[in-house]
Amino acid sequence: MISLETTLSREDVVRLCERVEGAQKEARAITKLTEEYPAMNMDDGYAVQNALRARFMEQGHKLVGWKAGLTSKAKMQQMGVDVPSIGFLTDKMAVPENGVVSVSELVHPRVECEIAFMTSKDLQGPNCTAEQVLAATAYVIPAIEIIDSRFQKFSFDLQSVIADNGSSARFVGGGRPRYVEGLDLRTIGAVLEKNGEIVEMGAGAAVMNHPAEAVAMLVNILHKLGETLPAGSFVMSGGITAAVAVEPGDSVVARFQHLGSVSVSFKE
Ligand code: 0L1
Ligand code: MG
Repeated sequence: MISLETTLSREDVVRLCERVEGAQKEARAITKLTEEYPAMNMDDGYAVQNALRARFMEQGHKLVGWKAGLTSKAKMQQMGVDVPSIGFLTDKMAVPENGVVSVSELVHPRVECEIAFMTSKDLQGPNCTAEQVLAATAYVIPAIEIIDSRFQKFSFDLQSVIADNGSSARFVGGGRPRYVEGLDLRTIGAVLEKNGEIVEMGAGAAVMNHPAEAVAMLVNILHKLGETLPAGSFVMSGGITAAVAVEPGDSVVARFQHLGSVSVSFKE
């Protein structure tokens, strides 16, 4: 059962969903949604995101998983927010390892290195814990998320970001899948390279002290959306470092201790 406390009418949710969908599909920057709807709250943001997901499913996109966002202090400070968020991932957002992403399809793309979880059991809120997440994890793999806020000059707030599906745009999984037994995800180091230069580095603990905490948070938000996380879901736990802007010609490699590396490059 959906337990969102929304203020927007159904018509306004549909209107905002269409506005975000248009911005995503046409790679067009828009103003933050709270300019027109200043009273909009986070639950309204999720109502718009839910409508967007339903619309994409109607259009034949397949839901492959979810992402936790704004889960590290670095990301929260970079974006001026203090609460994490979630977004959905579809097959159309998946990029093969070492693939090439066309920047002209995006507004202002940036990359983050993340630890991704593949689940082997269903998970359900409201009180999902990191321990339950680890017990339901088939394996973890390194990933790069390509986020793309559709808001002009990154001028947004949490409500608008959530409605814009947490800036989700593309994701790449790669490296070496590893069972979580015997791995300390808090101390796994990650280095992000752009064009051969190290531009960011960090460790798993940057993500809510443990990346599995971010997945548990995600499952608990899903409960509010009336959803569970089915076995076989791919879940990105959130950027370990601040996000790094990319442009045509750039190539990016995220190297993880124990998990190998994952890469992607960018063209016009
Ligand atoms: O993946 C995320 O951390 C979501 C970021 C949302 C805001 C942004 O576009 O940076
Ligand atoms: Mg992210």
